[in-house]
Amino acid sequence: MTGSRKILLISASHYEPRGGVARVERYWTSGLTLVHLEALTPRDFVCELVDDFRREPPLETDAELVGITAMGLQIGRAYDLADYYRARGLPVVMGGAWVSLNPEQALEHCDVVVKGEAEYAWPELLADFQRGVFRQRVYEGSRPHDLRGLPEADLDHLPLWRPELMREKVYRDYYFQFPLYVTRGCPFRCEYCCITQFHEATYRKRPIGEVMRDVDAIRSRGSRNILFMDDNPVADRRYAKELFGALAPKGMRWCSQCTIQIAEDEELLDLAAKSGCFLLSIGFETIKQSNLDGINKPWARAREYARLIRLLRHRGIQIVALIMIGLDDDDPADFDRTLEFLIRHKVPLAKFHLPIPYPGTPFYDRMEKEGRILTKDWNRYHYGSAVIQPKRMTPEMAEQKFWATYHDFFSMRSILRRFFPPAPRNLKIQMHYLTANLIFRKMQQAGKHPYLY
Ligand code: B12
Ligand code: SF4
Repeated sequence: MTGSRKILLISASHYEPRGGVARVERYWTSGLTLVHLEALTPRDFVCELVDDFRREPPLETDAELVGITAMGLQIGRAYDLADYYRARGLPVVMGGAWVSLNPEQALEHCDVVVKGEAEYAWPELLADFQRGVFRQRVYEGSRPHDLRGLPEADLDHLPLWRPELMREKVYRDYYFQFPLYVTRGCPFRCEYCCITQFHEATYRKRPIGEVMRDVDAIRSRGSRNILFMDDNPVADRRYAKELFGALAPKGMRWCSQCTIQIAEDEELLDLAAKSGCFLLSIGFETIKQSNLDGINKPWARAREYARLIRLLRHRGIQIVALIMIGLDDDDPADFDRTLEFLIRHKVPLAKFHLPIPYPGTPFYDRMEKEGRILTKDWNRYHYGSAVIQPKRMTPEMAEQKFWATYHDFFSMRSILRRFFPPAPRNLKIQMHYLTANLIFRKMQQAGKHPYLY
């Protein structure tokens, strides 16, 4: 039996550049945060889960506690929601990467912050709530969880999954990717990234048997599609090989964010392809080694990128290249060189980013020290906006070149050069991403910023 005290758990959306809350009718995945928090909640409570990206959180509620999660650009909206519920006398708890790195800032808007992961801190906070008093303003687990025996999240409650659309072949077979994670943390320390601090420099892996249980839960919902929510699932190659080996007989298709390390080990790459990997979002960041060194990513070797992209392409794995332009060693011509590189090497999708210093990261601290932060309006912390003073161009030039690069990446000439002739394997998936390019091209022509999604 579940309890009757209600907790409203919200994942914040973000504001559109012209105001208004960004909302979608359908979305290609759903974060695990809310269902995972629900699974960690003692049965004395019942949770209502709302993704603000999909629908407006209830302004009138019988909940006794509100929990809000937010990332990056969503933080402005999250703070507004927190202010709203607090003004109505409801206690508000916030968690997630941004507030964990900036608890003092968050406490201006909420009553309590969960710093870091919730596995130990959330039940402790709720026990205090039951007793009628929060003993702390910042709850932090005594140690990182070893990721064994985590409670099973109820995938039917995923806020952005629409089971009624599973009847549509495209939604079921291609569009919706079920979330799953296998590791937490990353052994690297890229200057701009929050992951190392958030996970206190740990890298932890879930037992493979428990991961397979979750894979079966996805399969039982009629899907073969997985999106790994990991930041770097291949940091421990032995574990990754074992995982891909266990996954292969399941007949799933998966995509993930990943480091380029996956292509540095051909056995690993073959196993990934055999286990159903069809798309990887890879943080190449820049094609200049001096820039990689400058953001503390010297282990990535720019001169190897072309060869490693070829290895991925040869196995029919689609790439989403995550690219930062306007780093300290970039001048305006580097935007064009980067674009040419992506076209020449037939990269199916790229997401361009002007550098964003997330508060709490070493990059933010350096920019602050160098007096280069131009605004602390968090609603401008999206990737098409120059929020730091670049070294070798003006902020206006950086923005102009950003939009020009984005425009040119989706020009017909670029799309044709990137998709033809096609790679030897996975023709169907390639055609799917060709269509995705045409959709992005349309969005871009309509003046939309697709990367907010
Ligand atoms: C899924 C995901 C998305 C999805 C979210 C879809 C949705 N609305 O459901 C999409 C693709 C939309 C997305 C987009 C973006 N994302 Co995102 N995303 C993730 C990802 C991969 C997984 C999140 C997840 O489910 N994790 C699993 C759960 C279980 O872990 P968790 O969220 O950390 O939650 C745990 C704790 O943090 C804590 N917790 C978290 N929130 C709360 C709240 C309360 C009340 C409590 C008590 C505890 C708590 O409890 C949980 C259990 O321990 C993370 C990376 C990661 N590994 O987490 C990045 C991440 C959160 N995203 C990030 C960013 C930057 C973005 C973008 C801004 C990037 C962009 N291109 O613009 C956009 C913003 C989109 C927007 N609309 O504004 C950053 C956040 C950085 C920061 N400092 O805030 C992360 C950490 C990635 C990274 N490596 O930098 N993202
Ligand atoms: S490799 Fe990725 S997850 Fe790891 S520190 Fe660098 S950016 Fe963060």
